[in-house]
Amino acid sequence: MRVTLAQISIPLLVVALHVSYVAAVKDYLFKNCENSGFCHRNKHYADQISSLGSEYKSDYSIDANSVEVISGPDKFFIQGQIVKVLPNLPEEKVVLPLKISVLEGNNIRIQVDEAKREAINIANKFINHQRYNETSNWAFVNQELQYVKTEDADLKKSDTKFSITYGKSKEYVAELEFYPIKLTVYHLGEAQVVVNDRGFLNVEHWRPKDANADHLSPQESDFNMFQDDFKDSKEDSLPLGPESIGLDFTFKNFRNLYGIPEHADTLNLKDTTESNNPYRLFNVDIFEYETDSRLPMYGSIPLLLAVKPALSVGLFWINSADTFINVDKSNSTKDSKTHWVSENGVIDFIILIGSTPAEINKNYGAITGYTQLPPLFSLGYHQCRWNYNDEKDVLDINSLMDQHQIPYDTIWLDIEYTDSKKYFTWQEDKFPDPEGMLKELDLTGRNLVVIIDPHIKTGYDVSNQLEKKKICMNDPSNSSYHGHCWPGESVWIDTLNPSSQSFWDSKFSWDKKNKFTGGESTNLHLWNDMNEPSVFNGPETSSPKDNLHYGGWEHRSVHNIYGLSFHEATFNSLVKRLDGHTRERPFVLTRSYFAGSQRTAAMWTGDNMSKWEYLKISIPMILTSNVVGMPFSGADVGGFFGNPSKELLTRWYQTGIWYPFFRAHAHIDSRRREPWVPGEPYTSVIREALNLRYSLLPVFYTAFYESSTNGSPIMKPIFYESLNNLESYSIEDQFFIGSSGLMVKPVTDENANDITIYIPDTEIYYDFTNGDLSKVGWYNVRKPGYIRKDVTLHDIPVLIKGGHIIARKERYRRSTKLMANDPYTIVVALDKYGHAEGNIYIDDGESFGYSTSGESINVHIKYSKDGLTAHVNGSNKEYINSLGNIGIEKIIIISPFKLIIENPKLKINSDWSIQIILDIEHDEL
Ligand code: NBV
Repeated sequence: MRVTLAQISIPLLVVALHVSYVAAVKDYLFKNCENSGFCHRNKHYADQISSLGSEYKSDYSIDANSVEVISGPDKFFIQGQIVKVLPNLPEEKVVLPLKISVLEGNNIRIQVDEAKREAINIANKFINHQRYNETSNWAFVNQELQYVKTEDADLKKSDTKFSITYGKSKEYVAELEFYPIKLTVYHLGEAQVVVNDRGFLNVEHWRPKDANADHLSPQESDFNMFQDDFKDSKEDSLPLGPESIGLDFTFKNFRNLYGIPEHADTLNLKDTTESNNPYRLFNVDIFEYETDSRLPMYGSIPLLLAVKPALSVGLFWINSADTFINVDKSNSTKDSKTHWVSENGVIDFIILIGSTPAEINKNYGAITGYTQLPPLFSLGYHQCRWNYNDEKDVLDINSLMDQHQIPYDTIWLDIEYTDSKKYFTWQEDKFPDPEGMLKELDLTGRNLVVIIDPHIKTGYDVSNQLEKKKICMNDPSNSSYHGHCWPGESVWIDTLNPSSQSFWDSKFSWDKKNKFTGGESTNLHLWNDMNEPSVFNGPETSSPKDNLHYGGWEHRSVHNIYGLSFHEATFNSLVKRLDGHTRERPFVLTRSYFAGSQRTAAMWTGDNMSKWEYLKISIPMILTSNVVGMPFSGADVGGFFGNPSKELLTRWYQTGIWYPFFRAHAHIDSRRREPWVPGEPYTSVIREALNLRYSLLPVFYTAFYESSTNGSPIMKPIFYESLNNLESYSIEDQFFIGSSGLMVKPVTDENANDITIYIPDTEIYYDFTNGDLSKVGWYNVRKPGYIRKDVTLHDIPVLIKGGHIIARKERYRRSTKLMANDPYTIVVALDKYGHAEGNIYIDDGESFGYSTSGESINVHIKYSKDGLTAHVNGSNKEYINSLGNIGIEKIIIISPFKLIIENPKLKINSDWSIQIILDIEHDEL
């Protein structure tokens, strides 16, 4: 057989993308920039400065004499002072200490504080007066950052500026001009990011209320500096007055920006100037959220990525207060201009720069940590609803799954399992024997996830102890704050208080008296909800901003990290079950999150609706989460509110199998919708989708392993693989899975008979629809563009890009645990040069042995003209030997014609090579 690929051409179909905008009707519930004091004021200031143009003389300058280099044994930083003059008080100057450090990975960090905060004199003695500077303690994986060595950077100072040359081949320069203040980061002499380009730097320094007028500059507004007019926030005492920070960042020649979740919006960030509707980062319980919206949601990650073909820049704004980000792409330059404002705290940000977005992901992960390597079961299918009613219900679902041959790993219990929403209790009549139920589930390798929220009902031992130990979030008078949530009157654990950890640990410990844990069950895992925190009677359904946390910090300063502190405490407690030893890696799902949450939790996109538009938006939302280092993410399959049609439910499963975190969930008022409920043909189609997910678990697990070492996305936007193709930068309904080459375009339209798939480059793409390789179809386009495919209800359109090798496990098993010893099938998809390679990561899927004693292997498989070879990398011989009974049952080579090698008698744990001669000529096309 001799086929030259160039002989076959595929017609291209180009489809225009339509973007629709819908006005949000939820706006009145949440603050916008206009009615939020600090955002309003910063916008006013920015508008005034912009209209003055070059006439404006900034109040801020850097005192050249103050700038000095402080070098230690192997690190250095630059220190200086920003001085702010007050036009009405010429003799008073505000000093803002400045620190610049250069970190490994081409990251440059800038910190600006305000001096003399200790002199503040206010009535409330419980409040910490300093600007909050501990956000990084929560976000960073190590408090000790990796600094570049003094000899690896060139520093130059003159009277007007300071410059730092850094990078492997000294390709980056950061130049700080003293007046007007401007920081420019250059790559090979070309400006890439300019900080304070537009002069919007603003640090609202402390001033007594009665002297406020004197402290204002003519460009400033005093809107809501000492009171809050917003309907639900009128009681905010704003004890420290105006404290906001603002700064602008211009990304030179960048039009494609990503990140800053969580918003139910496009992958590529929108221009927000015209609507005056900036992206807001403020963790809230947003009831019935709408799509196409910049309104805040449950979590926030203040990382923005700017991407262009040869260079990517990341901006990590390390602040946990209420934040707005205005994005201006409408200007006539090719730049994107952004304006960041936060209600309080210090200015602290890192500019990351590298040649690709993957490099930014890696360097950002080195700072905030990479995603946990989850227990393998948690990559299986999760069956949830609010609520499974009792033990019988749980165990019935468990056996119905088997009757219908539906693989699944985890069943979930929502708040109704508790006695009157008192967490750490079971509703005795409905769940008399949790230990027995957990054991029954364990028989088939299944797990149970139960919910625990941070609001603790008043009047029972858990809340009594919290109050007694003084580890609650406090009100402004420093007494435990009482508010309302599911259980009625509640207190909130203050997980920012280090003493909370040991208390929380005691709640999860395997103690005979602690019925909650189901004895010494290792198959009990956790779900943390409502941790924004959601407070039913609080402003914007959250905590009053003048509540107090450990250290006297106002809630205002720590709002966006509260959720992280809570789920991290849960994770830590689970790791410590049984005196610090556990067989299992814990699994924790959180609704609220921040930068760094990826280390200990998975997230989901909260309360979506059973509507097609929510199925669609789930893809860009999860892609965004992946782009900012939080890849373990998913959306409620089927939609939380409402009842999906059978078709929507089916399509949602077919999409959900690609979410890194794959869970079906439903509201208490919705009808049952487990996979067998819709009946035929839907149940069979859903089963096929689930089987596809399970067969590809080696691919997902390998992608997680990679992400846990380099921060790479698991659900990965197309542009990551086609940086030279600008058209791919806005594709958000199609994605790759890790580095597997699998490219998926789920069907998200009702009654779809056909679909278009974007081919981003000129590599060969093989049809992998439904994971079915029985008929090999393939595409090879001369120019990136769309191809069209007919689809039926059964179809999950997938292609595999030439050049990749993946592993599958093809047998139906009831759960991942039962698949452990199943043989692998290796799929080899040759590229246009006749090459392919891939990696399979394997460990026991449940313990920490992979990190403590090297109990893992990486099998690297490569195809070249000499044939197929596999090399096993691993350091623990005993572990490698223990995998001796896991074989390879089949090798499929697609090229584009198929070769199947049945039962090659190979083992997954040893090196091998087989000679294969394919008589195909692979030409460059
Ligand atoms: O605990 C009940 C629900 C839960 O099912 C859902 O997943 C969370 O996002 N929870 C919110 C509280 C009530 C929602 C209306």
